[in-house]
Amino acid sequence: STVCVVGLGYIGLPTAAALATHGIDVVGVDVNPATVELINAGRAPFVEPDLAVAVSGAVAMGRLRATGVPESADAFIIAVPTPLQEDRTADLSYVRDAVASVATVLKAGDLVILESTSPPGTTVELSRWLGKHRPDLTFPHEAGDAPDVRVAHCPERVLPGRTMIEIVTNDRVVGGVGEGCAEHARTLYEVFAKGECLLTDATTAEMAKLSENAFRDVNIAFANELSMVCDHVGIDAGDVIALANRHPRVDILRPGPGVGGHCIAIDPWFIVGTAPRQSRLIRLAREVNDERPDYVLGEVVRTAGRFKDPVIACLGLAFKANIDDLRESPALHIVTQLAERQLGRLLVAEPHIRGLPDSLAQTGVAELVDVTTAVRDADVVVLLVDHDAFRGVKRTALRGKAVFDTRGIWS
Ligand code: SAJ
Repeated sequence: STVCVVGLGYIGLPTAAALATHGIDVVGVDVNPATVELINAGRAPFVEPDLAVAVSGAVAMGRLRATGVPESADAFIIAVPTPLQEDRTADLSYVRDAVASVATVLKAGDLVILESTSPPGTTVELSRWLGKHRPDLTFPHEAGDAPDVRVAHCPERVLPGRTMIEIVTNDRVVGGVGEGCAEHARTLYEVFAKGECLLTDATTAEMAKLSENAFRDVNIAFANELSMVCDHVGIDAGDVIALANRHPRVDILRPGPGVGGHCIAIDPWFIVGTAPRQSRLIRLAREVNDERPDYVLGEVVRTAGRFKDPVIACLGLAFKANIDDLRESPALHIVTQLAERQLGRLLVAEPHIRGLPDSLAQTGVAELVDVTTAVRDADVVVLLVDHDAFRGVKRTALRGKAVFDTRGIWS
């Protein structure tokens, strides 16, 4: 059988490679010609452990090929972005475009799966869109248990940095739009997924995915709020949390400089957008986490003010530990704001990148240095990311300096 994967990004490409590695003929589709060209040359357009070798192997075996428009296949997996718009609703235009292009090559017996994280109801809506494009075929929103084309939602749940492992080992939630659709989708995932496939309806699957990330967001907000309360009282939040977590039913997450990445800071808004009056806690957690970088910034600026010509060292720019991903990073936001204030020399240590991003380089005050130099020359040390590379910093090297350990790795 053949599968057409639409959108060759962080989810689509690993999924395409996993299917191809397991003997399925895969056509990958992407609107970006550079992505198509790179993949056809056997290369991955972004860094993810074990992805490059999977792509080059699949392309060399002739199982994976990339192109600009969908081709006829037995199953279609849509894995395009669903970004947050200014008004905090989901931008479904990429899904709509993908649906329009898939619709042109659909035939009776095909399966269409939406993997993109979406607000509840989107996959049922997708079935309706397909019906509008192809009045000659029947779809599950209208045809009950015997549609010509089956439609399902199977949200991705992999952790960036562990995608190739988790895509195989995670349990999958598979939600069908009508009778039989989830079962049909399960047979496709069983080709490579070793985790369990949990069958449900599409809207429940959409909500389950959003709930996972909202759960994490609310819990991180709780930790961040505790941290501010402890600052106010003048005690160490890390100590408080470590002690509280010795209770058998308490497991508080770690405070940090804010929540970054492209999932946890976005998905809860899809819930709020769907049921604003019912989701006060989820919204408030989002606001607490969004305000967190500016709180940290304020504390650092206040402390730096006590020094004449302060040298500030910031450790880490990535959105979380041990990756090079700077997108939506609270650390990058804090460092950029510090640089723009021109308080003095700003030393930045980020072992996972080779040069400062333009936004920082343009300020003219930030220098990328190694961690030892940064700590040695600084009056104020601000740890922003819990990279393993920062754990070994000698406590003696921090002596006499103002230290902000926003991740609590040194206490
Ligand atoms: N963070 C804290 N304190 C913590 C834990 C995390 O401040 O105790 C921060 C991190 O530093 C980072 C942010 O939260 O800035 C998010 O990091 P993360 O590791 O929690 O999650 P992501 O965004 O890399 O991936 C999440 C995962 N979801 C869950 O763990 C419920 C992943 O499984 C999803 O597939 C992914 O979102 C997604 O694509 O939705």
